[in-house]
Amino acid sequence: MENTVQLEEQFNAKLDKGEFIEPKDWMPEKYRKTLIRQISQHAHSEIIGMQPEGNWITRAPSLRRKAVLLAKVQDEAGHGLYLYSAAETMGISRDELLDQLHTGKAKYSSIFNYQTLTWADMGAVGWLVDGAAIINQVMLQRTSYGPYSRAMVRICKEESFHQRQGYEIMCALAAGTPEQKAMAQDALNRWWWPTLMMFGPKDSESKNSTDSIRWKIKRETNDELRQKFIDRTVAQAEHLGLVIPDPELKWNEERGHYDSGEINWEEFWNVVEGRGPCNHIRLKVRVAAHENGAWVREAANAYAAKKAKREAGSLVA
Ligand code: FAQ
Repeated sequence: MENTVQLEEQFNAKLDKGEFIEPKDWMPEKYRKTLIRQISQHAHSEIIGMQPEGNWITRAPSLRRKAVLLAKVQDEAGHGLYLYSAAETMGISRDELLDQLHTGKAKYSSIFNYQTLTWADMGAVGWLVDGAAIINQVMLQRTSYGPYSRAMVRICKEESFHQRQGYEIMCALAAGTPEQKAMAQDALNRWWWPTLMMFGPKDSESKNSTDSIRWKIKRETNDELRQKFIDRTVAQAEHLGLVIPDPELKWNEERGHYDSGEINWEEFWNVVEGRGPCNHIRLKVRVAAHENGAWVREAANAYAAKKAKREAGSLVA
């Protein structure tokens, strides 16, 4: 029988060869725990992320905008489901995962604890929040855990439609009346810094990065991805004729990247630790949705039990 040292060698050899780790493969307990944490946090972010945009479905300015936003919010639910399924392959149940979210034990992305105050926020969320999510998720398509990687491939395709629909809203507003352009600028002012926070703490403060990079869960660091996002987004803001609210933002010829101002890390940790503008209401709405949906789960379970009984009966006959 193989001992743990041999199993760990085989695991590392797979990673070195760039092969996926699959659910039935042996894996270090810490690798499993890290993935459950990250995939479930990601799943929770998708379903909590439905709330700030869901608030605008009834207030969208036209039927077309309403249909597009509705489709986007439904996609987020789908992403949550793929990700919960990927997390379940690591030996944790959906009930346990949701319980961790509802009791505040599990985190979800800080970005969804900010208010969506105007229609322009639907543009800014799509353009910036989905834009940042894609940068992170394109990397995660090459993550070392097979089910997570495959979920990401599908999610990225949908996410790029989300980003474009947001940018298109911003284009319409930026080319509209002075009031509409001001609304777009105001949304950019409010969403820019929280979006940069989505990439997580700076590398020197990121306690999980060393293991995650070693295990190829993450292929790029928080700061590298944040820089990539800034570099890509500046030209998009210029095209809109909008100003990114960072006076220190400046192209650095030597580095080949934009330099930027310091993030307010105190605000970031406050939001992560539950003291952001909407943390309380987001969890309250989620728990209520779960409780209101209890009858659906009971009906599905009763139906599954009845079907299993019928099938067992026909096998006996
Ligand atoms: N918010 O050591 P690190 C989307 C926590 S999807 C809250 O650097 P790691 C689609 C972190 O968990 C958006 N907490 O951690 C959409 C850790 O705490 P723990 C979600 C954060 O894991 C669009 C601690 O800080 N995407 O937007 C945040 O190596 C529109 C130390 O941090 C994902 O989840 C934060 N921003 O790197 C939906 C992508 N940052 O657990 C609707 C997958 C860090 O040790 C509408 N996740 N923390 O107690 C990842 O790539 C990583 O988990 C990072 C963090 C990069 C987020």
